[in-house]
Amino acid sequence: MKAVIVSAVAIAAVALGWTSPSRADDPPAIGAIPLSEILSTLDRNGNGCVDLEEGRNYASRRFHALDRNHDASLDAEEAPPGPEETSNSRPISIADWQDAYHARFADFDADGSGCLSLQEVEAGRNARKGGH
Ligand SMILES: [Ca+2]
Ligand SMILES: [Ca+2]
Repeated sequence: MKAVIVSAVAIAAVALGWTSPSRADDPPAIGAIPLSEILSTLDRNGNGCVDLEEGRNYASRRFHALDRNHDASLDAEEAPPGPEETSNSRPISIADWQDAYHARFADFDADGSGCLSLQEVEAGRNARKGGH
Protein backbone atom coordinates (compact mmCIF):
# COMPACT_ATOMS: atom_id res chain seq x y z
CA MET A 1 0.00 0.00 0.00
CA LYS A 2 2.79 2.36 0.88
CA ALA A 3 4.45 1.78 -2.49
CA VAL A 4 1.20 2.65 -4.24
CA ILE A 5 0.97 5.96 -2.36
CA VAL A 6 4.61 6.77 -3.08
CA SER A 7 4.23 6.13 -6.80
CA ALA A 8 0.97 8.10 -6.90
CA VAL A 9 2.80 11.03 -5.34
CA ALA A 10 5.65 10.65 -7.81
CA ILE A 11 3.21 10.66 -10.74
CA ALA A 12 1.46 13.75 -9.35
CA ALA A 13 4.83 15.46 -8.92
CA VAL A 14 5.76 14.82 -12.54
CA ALA A 15 2.32 15.90 -13.75
CA LEU A 16 2.60 19.16 -11.83
CA GLY A 17 6.11 19.79 -13.07
CA TRP A 18 7.75 19.48 -9.68
CA THR A 19 10.37 17.13 -10.99
CA SER A 20 11.96 16.73 -14.35
CA PRO A 21 12.49 13.31 -15.84
CA SER A 22 15.93 14.43 -16.96
CA ARG A 23 18.78 14.03 -14.52
CA ALA A 24 20.62 16.90 -12.87
CA ASP A 25 23.91 15.93 -14.50
CA ASP A 26 22.47 15.91 -18.03
CA PRO A 27 24.37 18.23 -20.36
CA PRO A 28 22.12 21.25 -20.90
CA ALA A 29 20.56 22.14 -24.24
CA ILE A 30 22.83 24.50 -26.17
CA GLY A 31 20.07 27.10 -25.85
CA ALA A 32 20.18 26.72 -22.07
CA ILE A 33 23.91 27.39 -21.70
CA PRO A 34 24.34 30.87 -20.18
CA LEU A 35 25.95 33.35 -22.57
CA SER A 36 28.85 33.78 -20.12
CA GLU A 37 29.63 30.05 -20.39
CA ILE A 38 29.17 29.58 -24.12
CA LEU A 39 32.84 29.98 -25.03
CA SER A 40 34.23 27.99 -22.09
CA THR A 41 31.79 25.18 -22.90
CA LEU A 42 31.89 25.11 -26.69
CA ASP A 43 34.92 26.97 -28.05
CA ARG A 44 37.38 24.08 -28.09
CA ASN A 45 39.86 25.62 -30.55
CA GLY A 46 39.93 28.92 -28.70
CA ASN A 47 39.23 31.17 -31.69
CA GLY A 48 36.63 33.13 -29.76
CA CYS A 49 33.55 31.81 -31.52
CA VAL A 50 31.56 28.60 -31.84
CA ASP A 51 32.39 26.74 -35.04
CA LEU A 52 29.74 24.57 -36.69
CA GLU A 53 31.77 21.50 -35.77
CA GLU A 54 32.19 22.51 -32.12
CA GLY A 55 28.46 22.93 -31.63
CA ARG A 56 27.68 19.78 -33.57
CA ASN A 57 30.08 17.72 -31.46
CA TYR A 58 28.40 19.03 -28.32
CA ALA A 59 24.95 18.26 -29.75
CA SER A 60 26.06 14.71 -30.59
CA ARG A 61 27.57 14.09 -27.16
CA ARG A 62 24.39 15.38 -25.57
CA PHE A 63 22.23 13.15 -27.75
CA HIS A 64 24.12 10.05 -26.66
CA ALA A 65 24.13 11.12 -23.01
CA LEU A 66 20.35 11.54 -23.07
CA ASP A 67 19.64 8.34 -25.00
CA ARG A 68 19.18 6.17 -21.91
CA ASN A 69 17.82 3.11 -23.67
CA HIS A 70 20.40 3.37 -26.48
CA ASP A 71 17.88 2.97 -29.28
CA ALA A 72 19.49 5.83 -31.28
CA SER A 73 16.37 7.91 -30.75
CA LEU A 74 15.33 10.44 -28.12
CA ASP A 75 11.77 10.30 -26.85
CA ALA A 76 9.96 12.97 -24.85
CA GLU A 77 11.01 11.41 -21.55
CA GLU A 78 14.69 11.25 -22.42
CA ALA A 79 14.68 14.81 -23.81
CA PRO A 80 11.64 16.80 -22.73
CA PRO A 81 10.76 19.34 -25.45
CA GLY A 82 11.42 22.91 -24.39
CA PRO A 83 12.00 26.43 -25.70
CA GLU A 84 15.78 25.96 -25.48
CA GLU A 85 15.86 22.86 -27.66
CA THR A 86 16.80 23.11 -31.31
CA SER A 87 13.92 20.78 -32.15
CA ASN A 88 10.83 19.77 -30.22
CA SER A 89 9.90 16.85 -32.41
CA ARG A 90 9.98 13.57 -30.49
CA PRO A 91 11.01 10.87 -30.95
CA ILE A 92 13.98 12.23 -32.84
CA SER A 93 16.90 10.46 -34.51
CA ILE A 94 20.51 11.65 -34.34
CA ALA A 95 20.30 12.73 -38.01
CA ASP A 96 17.21 14.89 -37.41
CA TRP A 97 18.73 16.20 -34.18
CA GLN A 98 21.85 17.35 -36.06
CA ASP A 99 19.79 18.75 -38.95
CA ALA A 100 17.86 20.87 -36.46
CA TYR A 101 21.16 22.03 -34.97
CA HIS A 102 22.51 22.94 -38.44
CA ALA A 103 19.38 24.91 -39.26
CA ARG A 104 19.66 26.81 -35.99
CA PHE A 105 23.35 27.46 -36.55
CA ALA A 106 22.73 28.87 -40.05
CA ASP A 107 19.96 31.02 -38.63
CA PHE A 108 22.28 32.47 -35.95
CA ASP A 109 25.32 32.92 -38.21
CA ALA A 110 24.36 36.40 -39.39
CA ASP A 111 27.61 37.13 -41.25
CA GLY A 112 27.89 33.62 -42.69
CA SER A 113 31.41 33.12 -41.30
CA GLY A 114 30.72 29.54 -40.19
CA CYS A 115 31.49 30.54 -36.62
CA LEU A 116 29.11 32.08 -34.07
CA SER A 117 30.35 35.05 -32.09
CA LEU A 118 28.81 35.75 -28.70
CA GLN A 119 26.97 38.68 -30.29
CA GLU A 120 25.45 36.37 -32.88
CA VAL A 121 24.39 33.89 -30.21
CA GLU A 122 22.83 36.67 -28.15
CA ALA A 123 21.06 38.22 -31.14
CA GLY A 124 19.84 34.81 -32.32
CA ARG A 125 18.42 34.01 -28.90
CA ASN A 126 16.71 37.37 -28.65
CA ALA A 127 15.19 36.95 -32.11
CA ARG A 128 13.76 33.59 -31.06
CA LYS A 129 12.30 35.01 -27.85
CA GLY A 130 10.60 37.64 -29.96
CA GLY A 131 8.64 34.92 -31.73
CA HIS A 132 11.06 34.48 -34.59
CA1 LIG B 1 35.85 27.91 -31.97
CA1 LIG C 1 16.24 6.68 -26.75
